[in-house]
Amino acid sequence: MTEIYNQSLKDSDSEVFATLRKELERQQNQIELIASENIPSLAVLNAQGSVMTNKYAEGYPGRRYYGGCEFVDQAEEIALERVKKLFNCKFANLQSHSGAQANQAVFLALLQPHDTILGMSLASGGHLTHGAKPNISGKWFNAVQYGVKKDGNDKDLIDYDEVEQLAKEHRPKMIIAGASAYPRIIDWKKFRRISDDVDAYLVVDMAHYSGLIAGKQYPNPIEHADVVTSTTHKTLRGARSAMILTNNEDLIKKINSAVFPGLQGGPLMHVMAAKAVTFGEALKPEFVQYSKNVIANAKVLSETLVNRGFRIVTGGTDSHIVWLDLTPKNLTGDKAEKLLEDVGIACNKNAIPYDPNPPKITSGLRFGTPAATSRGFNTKDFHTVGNMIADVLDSLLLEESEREEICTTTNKKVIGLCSNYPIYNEAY
Ligand code: DSN
Repeated sequence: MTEIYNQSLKDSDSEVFATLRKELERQQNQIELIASENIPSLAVLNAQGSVMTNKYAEGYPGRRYYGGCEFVDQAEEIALERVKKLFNCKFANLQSHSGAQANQAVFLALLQPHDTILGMSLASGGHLTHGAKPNISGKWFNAVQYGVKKDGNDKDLIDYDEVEQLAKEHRPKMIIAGASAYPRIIDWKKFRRISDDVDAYLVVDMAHYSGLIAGKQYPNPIEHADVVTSTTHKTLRGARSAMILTNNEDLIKKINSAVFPGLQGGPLMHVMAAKAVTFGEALKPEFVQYSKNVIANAKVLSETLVNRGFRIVTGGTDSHIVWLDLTPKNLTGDKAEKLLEDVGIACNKNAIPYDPNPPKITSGLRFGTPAATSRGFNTKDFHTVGNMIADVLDSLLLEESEREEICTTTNKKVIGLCSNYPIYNEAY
């Protein structure tokens, strides 16, 4: 029986092992431009795939409902200490399994069913869990949604006048700031003022921007928000998980009860260990340079695409996101995503503001630079990547044989570029 403890995955289950090998190969040979993805360190993978997965630890450090928690307590304490330093906050809960669950915990802590919430609409680049109709946030609460300006000098930018007017009209108990596709700096201070005017909680979901905030390249919302939530695996480049931060002691008590026992049972202590590693890495000076590089690469990608005749939603980027409008080229997001995937460039179709096409088709694409930046791509590489994207998308308007030739050549270039930046040499 003890044999199973000493057999590697390769020897014990070749079928599953083969899927891991193939996924590693895909990650090695594709340019990953999905804005919410990243390539964490081997140390993060080691911690996440560790013996701490064996441990039940319901409760919080020093107050568990199980024996044998001495070392998982230490891992959680290290993670808490590091995250508070990283984001300059007083209190944190690190037990939510995902960003969606972190947001649910905040709702459970601060709202009653049918309360009014005000969040950014999915159609304007917001997130599903901020009040979209198919999500629990849109079903259990009276969700009012704000968006971005349709035209004028501020086209595509958050319509703060609308946020204010909707807040005054609906008197929400909670205002949610944060987004999934919005590439610009969000004015947390303005959201704070609007929230104060109507006596609402301000919750910031910084999931997309948290790595840039940790690297001091994007404003930290903690001094303005009552509560901040985030995933830990996007720009932050860590374990696949989430966190909740606040400076308010009364709120953290409510949040802790909402996470456990309100929503969850045992926390994932292997993920906790991996989060401790994540925050440790993000506290290092190199992380500042990584964050700067992520943004510099996104700016080059955006400029290259503009020079090739594409329109970028909001006209550019202040972050890791480049949001492409395909309407001037008469293309749709679904076809563009598929063709780029065929040449080895992974991205996702994404609705643009006021999109005439349905969500499964869309008129846009969302690109992000964190994963490729983590493996070493620089601004010169992103200039090349921008031109490859433009070549492939423009080829959709050509004869099939010409398109095939361009796609074959581009795929070779993609594999060549990726081979300059290998990942996880020794991992498997
Ligand atoms: N669905 C994620 C994204 O891609 O932005 C956010 O949860």
